[in-house]
Amino acid sequence: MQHLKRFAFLFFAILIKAQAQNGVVANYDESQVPPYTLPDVLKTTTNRTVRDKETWEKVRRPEIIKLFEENVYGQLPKSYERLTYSIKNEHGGAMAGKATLKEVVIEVVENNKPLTINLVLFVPTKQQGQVPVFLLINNRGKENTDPTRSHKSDFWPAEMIIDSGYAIAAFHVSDLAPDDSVRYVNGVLGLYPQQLTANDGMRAIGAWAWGASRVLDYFEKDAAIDAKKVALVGHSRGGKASLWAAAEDQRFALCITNCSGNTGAALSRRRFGETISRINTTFPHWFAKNYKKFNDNEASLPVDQHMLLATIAPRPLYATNATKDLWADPKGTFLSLKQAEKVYALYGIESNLPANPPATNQPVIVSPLGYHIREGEHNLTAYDWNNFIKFANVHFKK
Ligand code: GTR
Repeated sequence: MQHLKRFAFLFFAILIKAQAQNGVVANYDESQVPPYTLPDVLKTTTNRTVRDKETWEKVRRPEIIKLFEENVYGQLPKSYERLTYSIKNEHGGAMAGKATLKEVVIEVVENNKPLTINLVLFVPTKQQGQVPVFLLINNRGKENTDPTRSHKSDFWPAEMIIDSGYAIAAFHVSDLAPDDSVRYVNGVLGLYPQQLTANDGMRAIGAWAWGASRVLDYFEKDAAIDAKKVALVGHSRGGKASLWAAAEDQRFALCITNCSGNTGAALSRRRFGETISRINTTFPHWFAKNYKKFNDNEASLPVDQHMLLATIAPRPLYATNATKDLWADPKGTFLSLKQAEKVYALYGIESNLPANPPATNQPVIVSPLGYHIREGEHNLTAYDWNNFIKFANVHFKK
């Protein structure tokens, strides 16, 4: 018995040491957050203070996008040879007649290479005219977006969205870049191979964001959809991609980032929960090679995530956290949103976020920058979606 105890002790001691070496031991202690200075979102690289939306749009915003491309997410290819689509399956009597199901196969060609994005789309039948749509970047199992609806999931509660008068759509990240450090090249990156050799070339998160924009290209061709009212939703790694897509593609009318944490909505310089070095080590296939220069070196990064949120202005942006998901740094997410307020203010848009993070399950909906922290685990739930619908109702004036 004594023997066994000693063995167990040794085993755990070695395990903890190995984890510490890997940087896994994360800081969850607010008093251990290092002192930091955020780059000023309203100060240009030539030290000019931005005081109006014109200077923001012409000078500072493009500067910030460029900095994120070069240092964090990589370049996002802007052109392709052609985009075509076909409807694989259309069913007018889906969800007991409440919706029309369309399974759309979107094909994008570049460098003579085709790429297929499979889109699942339900459009409410009772709505007149073009309808706004929620588009989910699905980073979990495909069963979550089951077109047959024999499998239902709160990760993508399609019935609930249809009942609220919105169309609901999803594509799976694996169509763009498999979420794997070896296989991620088998997708969009096959169409843009030069991205793979460049230090500022995109990786998986960029590929997923690129995919969201191609779906938006399709929406512009679908007469049932109001392509000027597309709410892009992503959870966690998908929430990092939803932010990046909305930053790069201003056609997205509204952005939702759920529990997106590090290199999503949370401030990197706080080093609370997941850090840049941690994320680059566990997920070497997510961000540009250049991003690895900032492992344990956040202070030298010319951006922080509040600047990414700011690029989405003046469009409505909603972020979330969960009480048991400290890895995603709820406080750092809220502070990041607060920093973005300055840019919304340039548009004369006043944020209604309180000075300090709201209490658990007290969503801030009537505000261009919305937020809630939900009771529970790292996840995307019906509670979250219910608030996304309310947020969209306010901003799409439904
Ligand atoms: C974690 C990762 C997070 C987040 C999360 C998820 O392992 O560290 O950055 O992306 O996965 O996607 O659920």
